[in-house]
Amino acid sequence: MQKPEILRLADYRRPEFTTDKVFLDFSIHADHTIVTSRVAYERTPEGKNSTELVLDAENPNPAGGRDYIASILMDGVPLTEGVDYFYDRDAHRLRIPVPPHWNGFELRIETRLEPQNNSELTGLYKSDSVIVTQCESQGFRRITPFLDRPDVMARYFVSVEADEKDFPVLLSNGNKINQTRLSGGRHRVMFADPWPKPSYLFCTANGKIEALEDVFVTRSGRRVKLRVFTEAGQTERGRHAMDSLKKAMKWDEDVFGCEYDLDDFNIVTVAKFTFGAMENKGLNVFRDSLILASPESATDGNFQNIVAVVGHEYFHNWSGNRITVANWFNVSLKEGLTVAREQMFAAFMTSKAKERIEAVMGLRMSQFPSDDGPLAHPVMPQEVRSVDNCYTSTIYEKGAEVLRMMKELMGEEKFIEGVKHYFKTHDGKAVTINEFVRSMEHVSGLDLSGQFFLWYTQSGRPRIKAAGSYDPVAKLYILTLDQTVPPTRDQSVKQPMHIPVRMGLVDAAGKAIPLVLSTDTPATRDSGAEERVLSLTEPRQIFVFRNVDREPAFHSLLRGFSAPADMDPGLSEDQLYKQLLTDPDGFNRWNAGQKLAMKEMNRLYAAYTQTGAMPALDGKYVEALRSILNDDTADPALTALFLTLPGIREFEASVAPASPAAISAVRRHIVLTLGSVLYKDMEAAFKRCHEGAPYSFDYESAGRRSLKGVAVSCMLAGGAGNDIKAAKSLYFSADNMTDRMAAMSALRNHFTPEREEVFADFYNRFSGDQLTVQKWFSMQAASENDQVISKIGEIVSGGVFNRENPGHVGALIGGFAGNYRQFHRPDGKGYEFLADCVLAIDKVNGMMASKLVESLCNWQKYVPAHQKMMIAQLERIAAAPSLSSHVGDKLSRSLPGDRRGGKPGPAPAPSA
Ligand code: HT7
Ligand code: ZN
Repeated sequence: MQKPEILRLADYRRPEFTTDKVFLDFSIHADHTIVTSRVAYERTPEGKNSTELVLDAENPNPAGGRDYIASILMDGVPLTEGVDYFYDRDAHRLRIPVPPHWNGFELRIETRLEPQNNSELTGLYKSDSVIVTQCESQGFRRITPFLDRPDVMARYFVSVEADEKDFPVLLSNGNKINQTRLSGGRHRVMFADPWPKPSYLFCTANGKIEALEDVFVTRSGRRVKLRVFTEAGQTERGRHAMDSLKKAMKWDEDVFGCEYDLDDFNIVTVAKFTFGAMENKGLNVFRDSLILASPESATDGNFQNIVAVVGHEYFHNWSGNRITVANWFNVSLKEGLTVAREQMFAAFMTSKAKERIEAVMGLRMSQFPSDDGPLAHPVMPQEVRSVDNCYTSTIYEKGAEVLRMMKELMGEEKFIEGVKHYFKTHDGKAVTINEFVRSMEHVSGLDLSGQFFLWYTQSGRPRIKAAGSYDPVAKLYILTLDQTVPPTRDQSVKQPMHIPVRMGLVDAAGKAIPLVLSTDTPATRDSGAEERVLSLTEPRQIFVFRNVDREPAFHSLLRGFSAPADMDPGLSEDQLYKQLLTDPDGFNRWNAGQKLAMKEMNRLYAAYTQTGAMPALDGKYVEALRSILNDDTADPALTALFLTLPGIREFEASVAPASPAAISAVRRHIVLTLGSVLYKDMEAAFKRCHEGAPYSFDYESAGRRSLKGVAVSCMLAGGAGNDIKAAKSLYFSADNMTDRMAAMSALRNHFTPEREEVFADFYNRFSGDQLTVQKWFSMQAASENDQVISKIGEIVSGGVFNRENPGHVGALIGGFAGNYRQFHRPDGKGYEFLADCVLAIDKVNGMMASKLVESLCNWQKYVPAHQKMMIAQLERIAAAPSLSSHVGDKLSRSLPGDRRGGKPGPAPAPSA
């Protein structure tokens, strides 16, 4: 395996040449597309001694096929390869010697592309009948050689020409300026985008698509034409996305003062798309699952994701497009900020507690394990091997957490003011995280570029240990907080961090106690408040609260998860139960429940691995859940979350090295016990939530359906045969996909005729719909049956599964990697199967394969027998003759010993 080249932030230099105008002509034909780019390059001060222009250039045509560069003209003069220009195909670099006195010249480059053969889905590619581009991060160079870097911002003038029958709709960024009918049934449309942008935001999308149309009038009175394009006949399935878009546009105006800045806003839906969606200026492209929704085909979760992702891509119009990133090491500048804005929007659309709990579940499921494993990296990485592998939960979700911590420290109002200041100051520029931080410092007066900046440069997360004691005589509550930051695989030495700890003291009646710190002065802003944000900056800090007239029942720390840290609150089990039932902070109630569940899981795991016998589940825990379940005044959406056990990744991390068999046994034991002991209560909750009203996607009804889903799967786990019939009847009587999926999921591991009937019905209904059938793939992939690998094999060769559709691969193969029992089979066959899939998919789409291989990269977490089998598969993959750089990058970081990259060093010092 060849190790991919390392790119370092320290080597970043501003470009030696630049341009401010790009002219692109696309001539689309059945089996190829000709692209002509005309770009006037200018020397920059940084390039005053340069003797060559170096363009990024990657041939997208399949290996063994023809080169994509057809011709290059410099100021009208044709250039010859090997004489006038030099193309290093492996390094993806095109060098054109330029005499030192030439300060400006025009290049005209013609390329010949085969979008139908581009299965990597970056650059120009074909998804069903649509010819579309994906340029972030480095796809533009696969269309034409260019300075494909985000700090080169230009205005784009684009013409697209194609057969009118096959491509009735032709789209690009910006405003349509001209449309012409041509001979031979062809037509041409021209676009001008007035806003300078980097090449990664360029887009063209063309095909037989139809629009759902609407209008949004901005606060300054601009009438924006909104269009959601889908395959013919599908436009109604875009209605929810359209409604979400309008809400997002209004919310961004109301909260951040961001107004849309073009006359058209288009969304195009495609089936083949590697990630979720893309924020191309004025022309967002989405994977079908994030646009198409109807009650019959999409779950509440799908509806909710659509709100979030449509919002996310729209919010990029300011956080990413108007103000972009100077380089990819700073990609969290736009992604972290956009996730933070998306989360604020999601909380506005649902509820603060639900949004927060789900965000933290996501962090614990994905970002924390990544920090604990070989792929750990900071929010602002110092080096990368594959830019496309930079789109991680650390960049996105932890990046958003860092901004959330700024919000905790300065308050929401100042936070919004700071973001507005950032937008205003850097509009039209490509900047870095440092500029953002300076804007936030400017409005708040806080120091964020010193110790706080470690959140950007240090990977991993702090561990906080708390201890509280009450002095009834002096009426003091003394809170001691200790922080440590354990090493991660990429950084061996860490420094203490600046951690905002939102907290309160709660008395025996569940009432908040006013908080006066011994350091408070009459002018102290929050003195006497019921909740405060403490700044923990030292390895140990003691906070003394005065005038505490009654003994707190418990302290409630890190409320709302005010920092992405692990916290041992130093509370007894009794205090945690009290917190679960009475903390005024909804998030911390849920978190106390998670801590109690985790304690139980650890207790059972220890006993089971030591003795082979599984102890009974603690009755106190079961009774606490019973009282939560039976509270029919509570928000059912939150009740469902309270009843959800901590994720398996979190469980694994707490017992490392983990025995997968014992982990599965413990979880199964808990689920079975809860199912049987709480059977009647679950049944009552199910009935209470099973309303007769027709489906509607609103917060309350979706909450009832989520609780119903938890109840039915729990009932099936612990009940008798009747529940199988109840689940079958839920499936067949449902008027919506949420209930159908709840029934299928509950039946998934009960191998009965009812299950077969339900699964067969689903397949018959949806096998012709390449999106909805993915739900059936994921249900099959999650089956705990020992035959699941051969079943997946049958599906792969069955004709409906399409390995070029990342949604299909994610549902079936990614679904299998998430099937804990079967993936971690003791015979290693699960690992072997996944490795086979990685090798096969890597030939089609390296980015997809690189996502799949991650499950094997985390081998360190497991007991030696599993480690050995996982490493063997990684080595088998590494030995394959030609691997994508995406997979190569992951392997080089996760293979043991000298097969891995360089040694970990200390975290870089804070700087801004
Ligand atoms: N900004 C978008 C990132 C993205 C992407 C990156 C690499 C390769 C393919 C990709 N597709 C989309 C998505 C977003 O965060 O909004
Ligand atoms: Zn984004």
